[in-house]
Order: sequence, then structure tokens, then C-alpha cells
Amino acid sequence: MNQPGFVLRRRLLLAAAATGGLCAATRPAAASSPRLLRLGIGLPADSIQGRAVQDFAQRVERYTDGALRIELHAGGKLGNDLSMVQALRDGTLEMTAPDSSTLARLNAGFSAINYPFTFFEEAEADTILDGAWGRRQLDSLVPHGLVGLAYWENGFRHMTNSLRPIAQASDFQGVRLRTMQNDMLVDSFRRLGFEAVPMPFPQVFEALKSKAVDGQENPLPTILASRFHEVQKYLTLSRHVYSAHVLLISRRHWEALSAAQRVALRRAAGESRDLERRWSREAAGHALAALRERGMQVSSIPRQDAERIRHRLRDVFDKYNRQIGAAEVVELYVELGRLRTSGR
Ligand code: TK8
Repeated sequence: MNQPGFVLRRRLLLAAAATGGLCAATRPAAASSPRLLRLGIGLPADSIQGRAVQDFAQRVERYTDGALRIELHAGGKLGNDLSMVQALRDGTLEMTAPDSSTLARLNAGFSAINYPFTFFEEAEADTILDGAWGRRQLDSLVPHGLVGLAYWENGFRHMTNSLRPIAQASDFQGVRLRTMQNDMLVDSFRRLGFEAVPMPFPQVFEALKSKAVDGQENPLPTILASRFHEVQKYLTLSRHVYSAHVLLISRRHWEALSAAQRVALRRAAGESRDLERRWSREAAGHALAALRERGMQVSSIPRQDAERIRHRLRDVFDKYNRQIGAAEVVELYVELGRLRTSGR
């Protein structure tokens, strides 16, 4: 697929970059050399997200005949969700894919995705995020210097901790839980009795290991890929929050692309999204078995508790509904209600 000339140019580019002689990211694109778009993520390269970025990179290279090259920087090497988003806004990093919750500082609407026990099925999230509601949240980022290409899946989140089995809501009391850096989530976990400690993802393993925190919550494939089982004994299947990763490109860099390149990026982002969601859902079952095998003790939160928990969070939701705006929240719930009554 690669023409020899392209491979050679790429080698030259890599060699020049390695000697520090060329900064491909900020240099205007020459017709002959590929434009480099670095894509930073907090998860490891062999996570579902990391693998999906590699798939995305191949598609982008193919659809632009090698004019654009995506380079994955995994494991938080270029920063965390908040700092990488800031770097995109400043134009010092080209791409990232943070958890949607960390974008709530720019548009409170993103918090609605993470309202505990709101989405029941992945298909509901897909329909809402890929539809007009989700598109509107992405569009709201443009004035903040960000272009949202697609919602990829992070997934339904579950809890782990090193203290004791958590099998009902009363067990939450006093557990120091690392949370994402989102006020609605911090308020929610506090209301439920946790000692919530918001923290960037790349610090979580060490914080669990040193017992600075007792637990954390993330989708099963992330718990496995991040080796949290090495420092956490108890897993609670809670499915308490759905979360998405938002594939973002810096507006400054987006505007430097040709129209055809933008179309190619959007096409690749959508195709990789479908693949990534499939991988994410397939991986959840496998990850649970693997975590059990590695010695995690598994419990789950009963369905009735989920409903009671949602009830206890009513005034937290009220507070954030006001920030998000009634119309936006109502539309989300109307859409969800429609999906549920139409039997999806
Ligand atoms: C990785 C994060 C991660 C998220 C979190 O950078 O912070 O717990 O679930 O996937 O985006």
C-alpha cells in the first residue's frame, strides 16, 4: 500500500525528528512530507482505546494517501485528560481522546452522559451520542478551540478497592475512592458516602499501590489493561456510570487541513469508533474472567440498590440540571424514554 517514495520520506522525517532537526507538528505541511498529528491518551497502548487509535491511524494514512500521519503517545506520556485538552486548545498538541466527563468544564452538558444509572444499555448511549444531542455537545467545543470527531466508548464503569468486598450501597461508607476530575461525579460519590478523591488517570496505579486511595472505578478492560488487579483485591460489578471517550483535534490544526483531509479524518474516526465499540463490548466479558483468574474477589450491586442510589442523588442531579440547562436535559430524557418504549 505504501509507495517506496513515501516510506523513504517517512524514514527521512523520522530521522530528522529524532535528531531534533525538524518539528513536523508545527511546520506548515509540505506537499511531499506527511503532516504529523500526535495523539495522546492516558490509557496504555495495548488498551482497547490504544488499539483503536492504531486502527484509526491506518485508515487516516490510507484515506489521505499518506499525507496525514497519526502518531500514538499512550500511557499519559504527553499528559492527562485535562492537560492534553488544554494543550489542544493552545495548539501545542494535535489530538487526544479524553473521557467525556473532563470536558464538563467547557460545557456542563457532558456531565449528563455520566449521571449514575442513567444509561442502561450501550445501544442507548450510541443513539444519543451519535444523534443530534451528542453532536450539539461536540459543536459547543469549537469556540473553545476543539473539534470533536466522534464519541468512542470508554464503557460502563465498575468499582475496585483494597479494603473489603462492596456488595451494597451501605458498604460505600468511608472508602477513599479516586474519581475522574468532574464535579458532578465528585458530588455524587460523596453523597453516596465515599471519600471522593479526584485525580488524573495516569497517577491512579501509584495512588492505589501506595494506598493513598483505597479504590477507583473504571470499565473492566481498563482495570485489566492498567493492571489494577495487582493492587486491588475486590471488584464490584456496579455498572454505575457510562462514559465515553471523545476523539478531539485541536481547532488550530484542524483549520490547517484541506477539506478532503477533514473528510478523511471524520470518516476514519467514525469507522474506528464502530470497531472500538465492538472491541470494548467483547472485551468486557473476557476481562471479567481474566480479573477473576488473577485473584480478584467479585461481588455486585443489586438492581434495587441502583434505583435507591439514583433516588439519593436527586438533588445532585438538580444542581447540575440547572448548569446544563433544562432544555438539554429534558431532550436527553425524552430521547431515552423514546428508545425504551420503542423496545430498544
Ligand atoms: C484515560 C482516562 C480513563 C478514564 C479515567 O486518560 O480517568 O478513569 O476512565 O479512561 O480517560
